[in-house]
Amino acid sequence: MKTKLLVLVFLITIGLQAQTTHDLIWERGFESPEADLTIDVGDTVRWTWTDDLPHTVENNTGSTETFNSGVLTGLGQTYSYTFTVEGTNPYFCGIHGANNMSGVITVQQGLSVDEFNDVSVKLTPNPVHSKLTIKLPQSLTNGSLKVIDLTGKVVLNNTIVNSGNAIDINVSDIKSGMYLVRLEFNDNAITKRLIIQ
Ligand SMILES: [Cu+2]
Repeated sequence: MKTKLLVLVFLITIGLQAQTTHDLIWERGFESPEADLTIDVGDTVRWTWTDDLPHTVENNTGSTETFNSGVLTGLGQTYSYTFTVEGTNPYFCGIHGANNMSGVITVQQGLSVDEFNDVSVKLTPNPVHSKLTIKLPQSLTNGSLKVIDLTGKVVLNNTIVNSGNAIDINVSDIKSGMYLVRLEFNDNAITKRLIIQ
């Protein structure tokens, strides 16, 4: 029972980390392309006021989503908004105008953690004794593969340069038990449960 609870807490923690917060500064004269971002559905953008003037962050005409910070004044003020719909979101400062302060947040449908967990990524065999094959829906670049025990300790940590459609790892040196396999690449993270025998 205690172990199950620990696993649950651990999985929830990992799930929350999969969403990314992107930071932008927000001051008079801050415009495209510096003010533009491309993010995944579910990501948050956080604007931080870097001058002492009053500004708003608000969606402009044609934006997919509707958001408005209201007027905030002062260095260090922040406004965060989580984008939940695929689309294009031009935004500006309602006080200084789109000619002085504006950008575009493009929201794309990333590969969601759930899709990966449930369908696309397969660990075979599972349970595994020595050679584990991780089948992937696409080649991953610039990532990492970690095997983590239930106390959170990383027992194996490999860099992924170019995975191809599968990654083979040798787990024969890892002692028997339940583990989490975590793939991290770009802004995505995938976690799957693995039993080593
Ligand atoms: Cu402004």
